[in-house]
Amino acid sequence: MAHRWTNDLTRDDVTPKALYLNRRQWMAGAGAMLGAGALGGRARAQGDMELNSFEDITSYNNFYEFGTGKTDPSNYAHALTTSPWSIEIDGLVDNPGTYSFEDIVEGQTIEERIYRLRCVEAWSMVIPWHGFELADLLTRVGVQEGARFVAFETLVRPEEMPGQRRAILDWPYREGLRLDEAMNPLTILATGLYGEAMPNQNGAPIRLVVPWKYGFKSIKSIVRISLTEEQPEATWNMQNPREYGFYSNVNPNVDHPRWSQASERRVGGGLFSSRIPTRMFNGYEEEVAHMYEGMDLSEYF
Ligand SMILES: Nc1nc2c(c(=O)[nH]1)N[C@H]1C(S)=C(S)[C@@H](COP(=O)(O)O)O[C@H]1N2
Ligand SMILES: [Mo]
Repeated sequence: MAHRWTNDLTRDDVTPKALYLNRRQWMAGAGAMLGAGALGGRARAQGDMELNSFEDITSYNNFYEFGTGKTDPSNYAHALTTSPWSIEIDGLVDNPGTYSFEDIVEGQTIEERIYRLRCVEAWSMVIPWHGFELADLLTRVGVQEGARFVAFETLVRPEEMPGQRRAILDWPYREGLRLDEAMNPLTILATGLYGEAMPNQNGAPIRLVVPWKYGFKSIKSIVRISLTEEQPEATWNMQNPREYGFYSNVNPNVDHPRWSQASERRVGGGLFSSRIPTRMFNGYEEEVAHMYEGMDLSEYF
């Protein structure tokens, strides 16, 4: 998080993975993050911030538009056309409209964010995203008074997304955040990872990353962002409101009705997957707990 790429990177102009690793090693030399093992792709950092490999991150995915299996996205998402791409921004904004991907990233400082990702299914990874703060985009389009939530939608294109030919979920995949959550500096729109343009299976060309919430809030391949007064519909919450709350903040003290959320399996290296305790707000308590002061987190789960 300390490292800023102060240029206007686009997805056609990203650091190759090899260079990225050199940069990581350089940081290790500077005593910043890494120790031995960076070349193996799983760079050892302090405790639970050991990076998952590019292979882990791009071959074990949830992206139901391509099917419900963990390898369906890596098997089928290559067929997704991600250029041209545009995002409709509407609702309570000063400058509504259809923005091309290039418009959206233009002038943004693309920075690296190494975040834990905790799936509600109780597995997790550590991923070096790059992207920019959602707040920067919202400020640019002008949030109007009265806006209290931000709604997001994923592309619907069954010709390229085989999972959408079945009613696995009520398409389009939808998600939402409270405005203060959307404006929190931890919330990013990610355009890549490991110094490469976002792999299709991870939500190309642009997806949300909200690291203190269960992974399903981090909606992929976004085509619409709406500022609303009312709490928007959210796919998993609609599917099963008893199991998936609108907030879905990572919380080891509030179990899923069908399994414990007290610990998680850190994906990586098959046999070497290990179980670790889950942390309140996925370890981002200091940055986000203030937004939920006075709320009963077992009621607003
Ligand atoms: N559009 C869309 N976004 C989605 C999903 C999905 O099925 N469709 N799955 C979610 C879930 S459950 C998780 S855990 C994360 C996984 O992100 P990753 O595959 O990049 O690790 O994406 C989230 N975003
Ligand atoms: Mo998930």
